[in-house]
Amino acid sequence: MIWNKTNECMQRDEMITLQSEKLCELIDRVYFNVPYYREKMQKDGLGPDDIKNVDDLKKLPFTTKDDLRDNYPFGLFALPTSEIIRLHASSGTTGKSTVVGYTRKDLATWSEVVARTLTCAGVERNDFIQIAYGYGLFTGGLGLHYGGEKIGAVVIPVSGGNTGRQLQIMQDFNTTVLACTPSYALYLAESIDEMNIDRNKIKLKTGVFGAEPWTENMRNEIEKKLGVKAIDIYGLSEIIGPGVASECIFQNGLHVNEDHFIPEIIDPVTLEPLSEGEEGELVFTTITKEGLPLVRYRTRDLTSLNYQECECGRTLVRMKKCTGRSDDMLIIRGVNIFPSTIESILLEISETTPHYLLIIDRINNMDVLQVLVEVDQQFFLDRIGQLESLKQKIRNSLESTLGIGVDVKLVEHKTIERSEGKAKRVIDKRKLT
Ligand code: DLL
Repeated sequence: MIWNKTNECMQRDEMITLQSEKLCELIDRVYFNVPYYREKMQKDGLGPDDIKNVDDLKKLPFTTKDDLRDNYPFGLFALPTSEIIRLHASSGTTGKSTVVGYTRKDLATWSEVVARTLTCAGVERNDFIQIAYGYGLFTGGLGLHYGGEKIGAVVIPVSGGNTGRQLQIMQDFNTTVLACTPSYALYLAESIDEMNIDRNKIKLKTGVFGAEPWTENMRNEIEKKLGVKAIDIYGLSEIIGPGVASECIFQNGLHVNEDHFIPEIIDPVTLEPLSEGEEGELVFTTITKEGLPLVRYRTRDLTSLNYQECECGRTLVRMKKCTGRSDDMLIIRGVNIFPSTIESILLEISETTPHYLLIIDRINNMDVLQVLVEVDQQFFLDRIGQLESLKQKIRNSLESTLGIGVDVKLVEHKTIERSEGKAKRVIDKRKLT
């Protein structure tokens, strides 16, 4: 069990003191070691002496994924590569990948914060953790791996994919904790049914799911189908990987490891800081990282913060389950639409499965949204008339919430490609033309 009660249950004023001290050290380091930061600060007329506490954070310029790309691959590292002992990279959907480097101390910090994440989720040393996140440049596999070892659990490094083998191992080794993306968790659940595996042979009790947005409805579905408590874990490669924030067993917001990563919420348009409870874009400053420290990094993820103490005793600020990104937002005929809204509506309709695909196209200068939804296997055997009325029901629900016309297409079970990692739910053909 890794529960650093001193830091995770600190009074707010103590946390602010700790963050302020580490922030000043960070700004010194980046100002003198990273030309990019020095130039940016000088341009704004700022020097290290202008930053004395967390309140001064707002004076500092933001860092974005483009800044990382422009300085590809190692330009923002704060130490020479002789001090770096691991690289990871995130592929991203467009352009060059972003590369992140860790020193030995960074890897120790990473193991510690992932171990906290697992402890927070109720995972203990006698658990068997099956890691079905991909290993490799993606941070999911190795991140969970070192955190699991740190708490002394039995780590099973299966990596992603190979569903038959995953399920065999799950039964043979009595896996109690499953770590993978929520979409892959659903796929595994479906496969258990399809392969007629005896449910009593599955001993799972907890799932640590993240790396992509998922809704409360999807959580319910996974909990029901896999018989687990589904815990949401959040992170991004640029900040460290998994281990940035995690739900505890009360599943009411994700505790941010803010003694390492200071979160802020800003308005994504005006870039002004927002107050507690207000929804906006999440921004992080990494105050303990050595290899690639980041100042006010814009995640593009949308959420809000809650500073109330949690039932579990942790005082670490909680971020709301994050169901969308500011750059995920689709603008269809001028209307802002988040895929998560569509997912929630679809999951409330019992005849459908949680597999869907949104296809947006521009036909005769007009945006068209088509929603492909899989119909539950049993339902598909029924009459055409019923399918027509189901289609109508889905269309009505979507149109009344979204306020635009939607073309719904019902498709057969297993028509929509399953994902072993992060799910791809949107095809925007407008960008391709
Ligand atoms: O996905 C790190 C990770 C691995 C987190 C395993 C959790 C578990 P990246 O590939 O850099 O890193 O992708 C980061 O994924 O900015 C979010 O948009 C999204 N994301 C990650 N976790 C969640 C979550 C890993 N729990 C990007 N809910 C982030 C919603 C998430 N979105």
